[in-house]
Amino acid sequence: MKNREVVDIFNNVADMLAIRGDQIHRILAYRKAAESIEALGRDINIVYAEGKLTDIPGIGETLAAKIEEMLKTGRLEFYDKLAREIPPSLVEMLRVEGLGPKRVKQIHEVLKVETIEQLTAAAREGKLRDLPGLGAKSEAKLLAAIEALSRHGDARVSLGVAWPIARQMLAELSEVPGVVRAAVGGSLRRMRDTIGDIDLLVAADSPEAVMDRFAALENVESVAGRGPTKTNVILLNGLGVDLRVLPVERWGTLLNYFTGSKAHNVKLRELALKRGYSLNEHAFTPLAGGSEILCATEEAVYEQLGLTYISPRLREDHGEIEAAAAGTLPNLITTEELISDLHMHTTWSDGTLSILDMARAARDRGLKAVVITDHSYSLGIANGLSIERLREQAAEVRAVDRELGSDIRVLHGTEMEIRADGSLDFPDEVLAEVDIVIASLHTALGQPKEQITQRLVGAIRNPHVDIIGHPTGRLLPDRAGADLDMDAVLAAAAETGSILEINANPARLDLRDIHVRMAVERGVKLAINTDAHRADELSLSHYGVATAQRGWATAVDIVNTWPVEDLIQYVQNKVKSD
Ligand code: DGT
Ligand code: CA
Ligand code: CA
Ligand code: ZN
Repeated sequence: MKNREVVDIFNNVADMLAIRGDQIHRILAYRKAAESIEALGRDINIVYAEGKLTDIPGIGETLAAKIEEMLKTGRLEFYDKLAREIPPSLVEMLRVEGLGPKRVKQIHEVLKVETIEQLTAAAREGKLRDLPGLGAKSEAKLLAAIEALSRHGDARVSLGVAWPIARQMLAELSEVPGVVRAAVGGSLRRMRDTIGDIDLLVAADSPEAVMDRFAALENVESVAGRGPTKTNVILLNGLGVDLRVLPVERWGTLLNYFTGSKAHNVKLRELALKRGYSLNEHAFTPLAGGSEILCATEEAVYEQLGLTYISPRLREDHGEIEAAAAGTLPNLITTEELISDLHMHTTWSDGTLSILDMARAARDRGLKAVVITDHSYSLGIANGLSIERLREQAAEVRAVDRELGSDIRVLHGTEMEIRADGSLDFPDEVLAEVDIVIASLHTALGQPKEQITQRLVGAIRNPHVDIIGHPTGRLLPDRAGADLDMDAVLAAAAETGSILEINANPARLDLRDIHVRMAVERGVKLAINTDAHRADELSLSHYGVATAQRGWATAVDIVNTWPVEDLIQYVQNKVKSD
């Protein structure tokens, strides 16, 4: 068995357990294991042979035994047994937007529907509308979702999966003698939220040695194509990687061409043509004949076109070329400018570290302030806090704040549920005791647009609510979040001074790039938070920064760049001005 197959089985098991209605912890254990193996970058058979399965994050003795069984026998008895109870074809149905495990279970039990084809037929025959909780409207929605699914079958992975893999491959390619430069290109360099394939670019005089090493990397499953300057491979996890190698004096045009986007490139080529050149990855070539103009840097490429340098994050043909020509590109936010993280969890709810350990980890990363924001009680699966426990926690936060002295401010917050009916978990007088209040949607994300928009806007209008956490609740790569009327949300946030979060976890990146841009244009303030549940997740902020950059955000737009006293003042004024 290959990595990919083990990942698929674990993911299927997690989905089947979810459909069966098992404990969340058990389901998450399988998901986490699948995630770790997907990110492994080594042949799991070799790791097994070394006796090191339990070194993989999230793999304990039990899961290691299951992996061993799969690698040895090519099967997993537990899976086969589970499959007799929950047909694996039901898992496919979860990919339909708007279908959760409970609904799939209901449709299966009541209508004996087992496949997407049968589901389509049932919907067309109008059999779904009579199920409790469904109706003609949701039936039509499901049909549309099934069609959408069959249209874009091409799998993309989230940025957080592709990024570490690409970094590892780059590090190895950089070691090949003769390699002068190595970088990622494509959607990964532009830091799009999902990635179709990884593009790697190398500057070296002789491509052969680089491509040989590339094809022999440990996480390469097969070579899909090879030419004089390029090699395409498929990784163990199924992801494609394209490598291109040119001499260093062509590095600028190479990197520029394969960073894209395609739409950005098309515009650049038009500009080049107007100036009398054709442009490709090799060089500018005068249309009138004559020798090529080589660009060793991307700056030189843009200069040749009469443009200031354009950050890869902006290269989507969303007005960046016009802004570069006019000299009006924004001064994009950088990770170094963030001095606070306003959203994180501890063992008080579903985090893994104490308040003290979390705050120390943040301090060691150079942060000047953190807000401890554990879940509130209606999120039962995350062990959310009651009012009493919230107040007990406040005392511990104050103690930790004193203990760590002036190195870092530790503030008390909450990530409070916005319940399905729009009400909030804590009353105003309790919220008034808390330094920073995040309000988030985690449940009933499938509500109709108007209803869920009103639900969120209601929370935004509460003067004690400071930040809306991961506003849409989407999960990458392919779970869309709430169907929000973003204009209405942004209008309410602008009016009340509420802050919207850019959740930096690469499974979320929520707000997403285009909504960040809308927020920036309307003057809505944004917070880049990691939502860390472990110490190492504090390092995820750069994904949020990239998303902010893709939304043209600058330091003034991002409250995490503000001195903490200014931030506290800002949220206090919010209550007073009400
Ligand atoms: P992806 O892989 O779907 O996430 O998106 P990209 O942008 O990485 O697309 P990919 O991998 O097909 O190509 C990488 C870059 O190469 C792309 O951003 C621009 C450039 N490129 C690829 N094909 C063409 C093309 O036909 N024309 C132009 N002008 N550029 C291309
Ligand atoms: Ca790509
Ligand atoms: Ca590609
Ligand atoms: Zn959270």
